[in-house]
Amino acid sequence: MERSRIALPIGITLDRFIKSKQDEYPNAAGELSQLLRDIALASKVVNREINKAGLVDIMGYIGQQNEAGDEQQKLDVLAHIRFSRALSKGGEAAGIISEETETFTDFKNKGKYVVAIDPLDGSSNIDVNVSIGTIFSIYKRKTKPGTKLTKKDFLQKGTEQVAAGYVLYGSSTMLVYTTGKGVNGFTYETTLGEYVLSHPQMKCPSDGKIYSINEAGLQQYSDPTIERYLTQCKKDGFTARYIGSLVADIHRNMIKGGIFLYPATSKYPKGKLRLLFECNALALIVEQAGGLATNGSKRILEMEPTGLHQTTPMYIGSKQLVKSLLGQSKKK
Ligand code: P6P
Repeated sequence: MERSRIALPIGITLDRFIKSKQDEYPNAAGELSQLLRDIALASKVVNREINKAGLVDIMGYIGQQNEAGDEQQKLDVLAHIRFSRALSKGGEAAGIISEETETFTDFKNKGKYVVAIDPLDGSSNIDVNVSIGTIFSIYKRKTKPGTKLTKKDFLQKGTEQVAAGYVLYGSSTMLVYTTGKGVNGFTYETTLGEYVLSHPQMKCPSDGKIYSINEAGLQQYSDPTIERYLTQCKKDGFTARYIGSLVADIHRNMIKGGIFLYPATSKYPKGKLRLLFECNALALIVEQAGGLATNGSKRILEMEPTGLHQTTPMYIGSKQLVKSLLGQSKKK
């Protein structure tokens, strides 16, 4: 075998990448870098537990619901414990708010940041071996480090995020994040236990031919624009792809182009997706990659949160597709 094949570099690891980017912020003391590393570490532990699902007793429901009324899976709770423990031990996050808990957890340290996290989104897919994900947002706390956290530390607009990302536990495990200067994707190399840069400077294609929506709820949608838009997509030869796992649907559109729609429905009159735990992070990532994310009337990132578990309709993906949807809504 020629020498070049056996000496192929493994590529830049996440740790080295984070360090190299930190050098771009001369007065950065490394807290955010360490926070990102803590999240990456927790995701490796969760990844290991997900990969055991089916072999050990970590599948199925635990017989209780989270704040949003979703039946909690054992892995939901496990993932929440893993991320909150890693962040608490890491010391850079002053506290977290998680989809799995009613209110925020104050780690009572001197951390400058707070984290909003959906530890395991799409967990109803675990038992059928479909990709699931973690979604996280990082904000600077509003109150003085060392004092008690308050709700206002978490009720921040998406534009206030200092970093956001998702982990996709799929055919391979990927961590995709942004600190506001573009989006980079890392693939988990299990034999090394390292995330390696595999998708530098990700760009969401500006156009596409994929729409992603749960059409079963069509007649429930309170906005007739949606039906008009989908009719036009079908006329234009679009294909439908809906995994029912938000991170997987968004990631596909980031790679192939497309639009994901979760409108308000009769079952979820304010939308189903959570602003703080899901929408803000994904909206920042998609916008940083050149796409758009709206609630139908304003940018997701501009929405003023009023409640920790607030939900919102969301239309997100390729710029041209989101713009044509918004154009439809003007044809009322
Ligand atoms: P529906 C999973 O429960 C989730 O929060 C997202 O991952 C996913 O996009 C959505 O709900 C699916 O909702 O109503 O289509 O089953």
